[in-house]
Amino acid sequence: MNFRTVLRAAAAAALIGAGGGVVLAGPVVWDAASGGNGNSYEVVMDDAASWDAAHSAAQSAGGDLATITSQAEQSFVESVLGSAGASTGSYWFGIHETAVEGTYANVTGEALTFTHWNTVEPNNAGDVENVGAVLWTPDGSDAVLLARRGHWNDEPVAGYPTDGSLIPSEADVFRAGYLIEIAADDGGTGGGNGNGGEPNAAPLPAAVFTFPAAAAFAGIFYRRMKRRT
Ligand SMILES: [Ca+2]
Ligand SMILES: [Ca+2]
Repeated sequence: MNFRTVLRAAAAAALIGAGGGVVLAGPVVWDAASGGNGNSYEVVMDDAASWDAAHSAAQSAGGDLATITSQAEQSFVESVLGSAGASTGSYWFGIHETAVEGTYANVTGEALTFTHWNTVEPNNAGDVENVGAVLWTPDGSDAVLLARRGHWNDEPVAGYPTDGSLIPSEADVFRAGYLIEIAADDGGTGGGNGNGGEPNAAPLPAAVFTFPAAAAFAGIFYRRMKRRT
């Protein structure tokens, strides 16, 4: 990244506002001519933002955390991460757990008919995982990370502590940033729901956003086997 690029990124980050992260790539339009939805996608580097903070920042940017609703969109998101040179880590995107342990929903209300979970995920490791992240690495030489690249992991809203005290695991589980999707009909000016111009879905019940309460409830009644991530 040269100095001019850094300046551009810094200026773009200023537009993001609340998030405090640096826009690494974006907006990248998923062109309708190539089968896309016309929406714009951004990669924001921020290794400190919780899923909630990233969600707020994405909405402040005029969109929402990206929803990945098809294999084609999954592939596009991966191409954006790859083109951006996104560093190894987890990137928040637009799914969160509902009041039902292990059942996830898109933030936009779009049906969750496509998923791309990594093996054994979502596993609610440590009984504290309630939101989704895309595992990523630019390192094609690490076979373990490469096999997981692009797949989804359920993670704690605050991310994993980097000292490994909660989940000692691969480098791609730690927070690196988040993915924004801005609907084509919003023009990046705000208020979008990121669903590609479809009517706004009815708001989800407030209960689905009460992660700590949901996690506590789930922890009492439903303890899963603890697995690696
Ligand atoms: Ca989407
Ligand atoms: Ca997990």
